[in-house]
Amino acid sequence: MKKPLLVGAAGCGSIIVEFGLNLAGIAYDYEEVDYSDDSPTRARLLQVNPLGQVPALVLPDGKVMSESLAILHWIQDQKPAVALIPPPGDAARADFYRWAVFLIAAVYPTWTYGDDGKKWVGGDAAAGKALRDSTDEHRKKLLKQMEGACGAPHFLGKRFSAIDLYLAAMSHWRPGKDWWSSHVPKLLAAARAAIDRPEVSRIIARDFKQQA
Ligand SMILES: N[C@@H](CCC(=O)N[C@@H](CS)C(=O)NCC(=O)O)C(=O)O
Repeated sequence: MKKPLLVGAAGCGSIIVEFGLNLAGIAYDYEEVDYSDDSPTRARLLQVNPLGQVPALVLPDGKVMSESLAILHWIQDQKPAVALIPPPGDAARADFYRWAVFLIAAVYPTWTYGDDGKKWVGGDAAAGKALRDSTDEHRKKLLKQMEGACGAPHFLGKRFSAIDLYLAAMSHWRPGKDWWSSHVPKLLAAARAAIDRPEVSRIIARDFKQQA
């Protein structure tokens, strides 16, 4: 069978999808792109995802999926045993939906818009830096809110889920491990429990110098 093709960028949100694919045992091809406006691979990325974002997954039938959480649902559907998402009837399902969507709708955009702030404010470097600084601060509040809802050893308590995969990736992004360790230690512990899985740790080791 034809393999899905993951269009991604090292260390970016595409690694969350790679964690899921690896845990599910789904073989995939990988194409590295640079999503910067002036990159030589930008045109190719836009061809796959007109929003110019990674991850994007080209399914075996040619259909394209973007949005990491949607892709994780697709993975769950292919291989239900992967248990990324609590099934209907599971007591953890409501919490899963609440916090997975919180991650995607509230937390993730603080990087999306802050990473290259000037891109969103008309090229003004000072305004771009202000956007980055304010989204960096906002993210800290959001993560602290999640800390209050975090169980152990996984975010949902006894049950591992895709939320832990987001935490595993995001704990490597701004503001970094030292801040997570002092301000959101429960989230960091849940991230580390996910990183303990070899299917996750090998991607982390590939893309980040500081592993856990
Ligand atoms: N909601 C998207 C967010 C994806 C996202 O923001 N990706 C970043 C890289 S980690 C990106 O492509 N940024 C470039 C841009 O938004 O122009 C998802 O969950 O997949």
